[in-house]
Amino acid sequence: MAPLHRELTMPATGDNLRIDPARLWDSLEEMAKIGPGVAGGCNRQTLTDADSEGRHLFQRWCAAAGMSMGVDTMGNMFATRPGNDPSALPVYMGSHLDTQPTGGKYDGVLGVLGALEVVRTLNDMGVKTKHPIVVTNWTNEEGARFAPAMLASGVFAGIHTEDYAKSRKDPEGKLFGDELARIGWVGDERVGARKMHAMLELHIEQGPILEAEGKEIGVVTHGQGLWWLEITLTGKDAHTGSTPMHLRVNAGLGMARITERVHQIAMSHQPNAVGAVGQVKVFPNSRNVIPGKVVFTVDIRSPEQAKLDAMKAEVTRAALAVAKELGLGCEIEDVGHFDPVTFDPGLVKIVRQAAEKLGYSHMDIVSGAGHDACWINRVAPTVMVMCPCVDGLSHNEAEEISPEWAAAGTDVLLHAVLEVAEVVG
Ligand code: HGY
Ligand code: MN
Ligand code: MN
Repeated sequence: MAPLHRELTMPATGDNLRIDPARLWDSLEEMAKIGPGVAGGCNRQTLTDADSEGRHLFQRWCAAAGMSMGVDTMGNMFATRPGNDPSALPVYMGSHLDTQPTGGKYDGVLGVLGALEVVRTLNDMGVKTKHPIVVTNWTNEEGARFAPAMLASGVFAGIHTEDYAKSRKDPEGKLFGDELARIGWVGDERVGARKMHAMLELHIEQGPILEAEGKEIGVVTHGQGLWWLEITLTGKDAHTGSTPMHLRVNAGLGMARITERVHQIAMSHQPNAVGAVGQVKVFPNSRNVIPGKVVFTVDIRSPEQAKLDAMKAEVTRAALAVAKELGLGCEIEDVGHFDPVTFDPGLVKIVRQAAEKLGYSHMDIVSGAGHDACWINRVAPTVMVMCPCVDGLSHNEAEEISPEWAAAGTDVLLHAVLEVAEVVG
């Protein structure tokens, strides 16, 4: 059921302009039915059939809003609302429709469907802009199935080659390029050929600050940098019962000690540093075999370059020391990285002014999570708008936001885009 277009209920004057909260919420709930999780959230992982179904729904909604769709060879989707000056570079808005395996209904999706709601509102009110406006769905933001995160926006920004991206394998050994072709979303546009006047991304905070501070809007000035290290420890499979302790070469023990060290290193750099091990693969993963091999991913982040660099060096040293102590082989691969991000100060000011004009409480904030905007910031003036989420919980099926928070964030996105795209009538 496509969301109903509302009757014109308000004059199309600037400050009074608001999105349609019910229509936005309907769209979020409709999209959430695709790739449902098992506990009320979503499992719409990138390049799955559910991802494709969600893309088709998004495409239908964009067509209904009078937009034309372009798709590039990484499957990035670009729905365009024409502007009065076709020579003017478009203003892009968007985020991602793919989710974690145990994801929420709003991570990424609010940014895509909030941008669509902005266009629907402009259509309802007959507002015209100088610059074209483009709503974007970036492929594989999450990096859960195919590491690293923000993969397709990274190719768009020239961080990764397309060959590297398409060679990435999921846990079953399937190739990104094969899976993108299988679901039928390889477009014909060259990745990165599009030039942008600006890019704005609306996203839930995925942390507890805005809710704790009682703020409706986060004006995102920076994004913290991250490293993803994949560590492979090699020991020796052996019987857990009959092998004396001093003869064991236990990769599982090594992983446990390094996991603890990652936590200690992040704690030693407080505030503004985080670290954890999120993905662990144990081999042979049998309850009565000492693990001869463990592959695990370390995720360390900080908004401060010096801290990020220090943590990476300390984690690397700690891993090598633990491996040596236990007689384990140790390989460390950099599987994801970007340095701390400073968003465009002019756009940050526009977002802050939009929140003020609309009367929404707001504060400057640093994004704890990575986003496509972090890469696009390399190739175009970029900014993010955030709304709170309940208990700061995300990457969890219990992720929740309120319709009011969703509407506030989208109203700010609307007014920031109107400012940047220049209303002409
Ligand atoms: O990992 C991240 O920060 C993002 O949610 N992909
Ligand atoms: Mn996200
Ligand atoms: Mn996410």
